[in-house]
Amino acid sequence: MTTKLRAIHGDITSLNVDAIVNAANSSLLGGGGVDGAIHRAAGPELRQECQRLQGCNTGEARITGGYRLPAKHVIHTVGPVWNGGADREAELLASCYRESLRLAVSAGLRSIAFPCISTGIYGFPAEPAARIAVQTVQEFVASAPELEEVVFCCFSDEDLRLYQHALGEQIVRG
Ligand code: AR6
Repeated sequence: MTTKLRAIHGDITSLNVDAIVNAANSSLLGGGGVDGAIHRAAGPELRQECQRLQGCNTGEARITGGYRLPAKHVIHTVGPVWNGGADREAELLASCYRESLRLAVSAGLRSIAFPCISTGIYGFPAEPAARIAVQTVQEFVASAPELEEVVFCCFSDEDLRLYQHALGEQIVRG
């Protein structure tokens, strides 16, 4: 079976998928943006489990329960802070998507939703970030047919447009 990729506009904390991905920081102890929203919605038990993980490096990922979220799990990944582009930001962003998918497959999960990692507080430009996200996920799922669905959950209309464009381009090239 081929994996379905789709972009939607919405709040990732409301999605009923096997895992939502959190754009965390290296402490894994919460913050603003989507990280704050996920911790608020999941409840204090999420922070307690995160504390036991003792942090996460940029480009890596860790999995926890979803607690009060509709999603069964949260996969926490730490995106790169944008620093002009010559600091391996693109490579590290791709690694976030790959490592999150790798964890999902290892845990036997079938559906996963990503936010637009690094494009908020961390300042990664939205257009290249969308291209990297779509390309990295497409490359990964080509050899992971057990994943049924990957959702790109966009918080703005502009991000949704960028993802639809990136997904459309991939289909044409396909
Ligand atoms: N659902 C989906 N997307 C969201 C939501 C939501 N509820 N809320 C925000 N976004 P950001 P980063 C989008 O800043 O750039 C935190 O403090 C948002 O519009 O959350 O990776 C962490 O602790 C943007 O498109 O993450 C780190 O310190 C995207 O999520 C730092 O921010 C990512 O924006 C990580 O920064």
